Amino acid sequence: MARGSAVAWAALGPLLWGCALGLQGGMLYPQESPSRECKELDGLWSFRADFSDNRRRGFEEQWYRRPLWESGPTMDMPVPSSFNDISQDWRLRHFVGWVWYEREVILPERWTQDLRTRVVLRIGSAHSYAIVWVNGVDTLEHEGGYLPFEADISNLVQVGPLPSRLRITIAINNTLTPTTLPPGTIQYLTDTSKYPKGYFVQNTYFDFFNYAGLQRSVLLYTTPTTYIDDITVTTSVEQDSGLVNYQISVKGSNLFKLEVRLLDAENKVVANGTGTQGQLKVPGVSLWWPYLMHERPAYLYSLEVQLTAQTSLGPVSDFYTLPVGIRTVAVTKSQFLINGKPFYFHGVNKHEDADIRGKGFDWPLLVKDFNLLRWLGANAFRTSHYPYAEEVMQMCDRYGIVVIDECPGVGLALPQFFNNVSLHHHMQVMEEVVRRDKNHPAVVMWSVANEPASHLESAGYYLKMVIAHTKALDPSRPVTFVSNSNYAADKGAPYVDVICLNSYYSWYHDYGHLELIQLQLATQFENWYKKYQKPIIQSEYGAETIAGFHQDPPLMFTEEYQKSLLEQYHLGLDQKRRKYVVGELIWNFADFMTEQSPTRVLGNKKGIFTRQRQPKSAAFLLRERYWKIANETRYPHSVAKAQCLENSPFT
Ligand code: GCB
Repeated sequence: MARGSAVAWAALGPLLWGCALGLQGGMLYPQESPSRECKELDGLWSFRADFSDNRRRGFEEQWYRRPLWESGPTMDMPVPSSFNDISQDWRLRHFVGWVWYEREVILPERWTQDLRTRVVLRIGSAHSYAIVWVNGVDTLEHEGGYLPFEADISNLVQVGPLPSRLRITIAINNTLTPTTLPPGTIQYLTDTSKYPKGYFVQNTYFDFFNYAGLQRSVLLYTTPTTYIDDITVTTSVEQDSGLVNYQISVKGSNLFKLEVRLLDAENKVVANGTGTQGQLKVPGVSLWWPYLMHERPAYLYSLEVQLTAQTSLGPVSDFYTLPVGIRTVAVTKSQFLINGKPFYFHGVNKHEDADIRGKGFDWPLLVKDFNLLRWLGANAFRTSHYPYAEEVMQMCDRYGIVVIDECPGVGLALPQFFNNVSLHHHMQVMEEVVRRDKNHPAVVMWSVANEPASHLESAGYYLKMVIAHTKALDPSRPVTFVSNSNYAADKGAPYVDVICLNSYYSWYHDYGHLELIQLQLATQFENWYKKYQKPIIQSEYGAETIAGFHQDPPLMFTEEYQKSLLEQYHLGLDQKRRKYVVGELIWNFADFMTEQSPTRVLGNKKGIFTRQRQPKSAAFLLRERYWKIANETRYPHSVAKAQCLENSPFT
């Protein structure tokens, strides 16, 4: 596709699932419907870390065969949560190896007696490698910590006289190796004058704490035995009509009928169709717009899919409803377009991180964070540096927060990490990310990595392959990775659609010299743009700031320094903002936990909010800027301005 003209991804049609390496089946978010039930297994699980020297006692003694308490002492562990910050045991906080979770559950009789019911066990995420047993039977394994996986367990629950009591055992290993994503290394320290025999440490090459465990919900859900396995939707716009292309995969039988209805936000049917694929036309469409870009942002239709099928045991039906936002995404040489209008990313980078829960999903935290994003006037974030919980993505669709969806390709810092095994796994992870998130209108771009050693030749080839694979999986969205390399040395940039750059002027070098930021930023932008002629996002910038530290004139680590650094960056960004710089994402939304080191004071403190989500002075500065940019860039200008001011209780 020639550069220079707008590349409109949405027009390229449905996804090419033939390109997948090996994923079987879809990963629709579990939902209740007339044909489906869900049973959440959140709450207290029994837990035991395997502190044995080789960490393998659990396997040697087969802890999955009997209730976990029979194997030795267990503790209560909340799910979802990281296990690290829950107890008073320092060994558990830093634990590397296998931990064991167990929970018993009683199933309703209708799940076990009706053989037209399919029972599925779904794990929202388990960091990082997981093995699952149901009643002692090896059921499921999964590699990778931030994505869901599931198994049909019908044949385990629908046998025997009293099968409805299930014991679910999950062993999870958080060890990171050169072929995991993120990668890591295990280093044995063999100097016996300093370290006991067998002493090792886990080395990571990224800047967040490697929290682990069952960090997202675990649940059981049902479908009929012939069921809607997957739905893929892409959208485009033709004059004032929206076009919704759908593709539905059905499993369990070939004898079925599919009916599809598209409902607007008032529950009025606006289009319908039949069969496994088709196009729905919506005249007078209400488009999905980002927050603050339009007077009616985040408009969602509902795609209702109804399946009726004949099985050997009689007829079954299945119902699934998918929220659909109709919008287009396109990139020109210098712009990022949503619905054909220039979009400027003014937002944040986040982490899934909070006191006590670590990376555990938490509803109050979710809603608080979205309220803060709205308060800030942020219209976008990047899922630095791994895919976030599905509930987060759903909120983005509903609130109009645009997402750069990043996979866990972070810490690819050493040459040995660019190997064939890692490449294959990385491609598979992209398949899992795309499979899970492809239908979210909020997701406008995939990011395959953060700060890989992209100056290496091997990294160039590796990134080329992962990006090409991602584009083949989803031709409907642009693809990027986030670089901190020099423009002349970077080997991955030729393959991206948008250049994303991290730089920390006056922080990691030229400490304290705020007066250099504008010059250095201008040089950065000009060099990259001259070489690639692609739109650029400043994907990270920021300063470590301890809330409550003050100093004027500003000194590093104070709130005044963070504010001044931001101000200088903003002056630099404004020089290029209407030219080819299409976004700015602050590092970071909130303070977050990292490994201990002499350069981190109880974690990374570059948040504009504290870890407890209280504003530092910079939050007010950023808020003023984001609302100002929103007022300049929203569409249509006159109507939206009034509405936005009304909606903000603070202006
Ligand atoms: C970066 C990384 C991010 C770090 C940040 C920092 O470039 O992408 O993960 O946390 O810098 O604060 O050093």
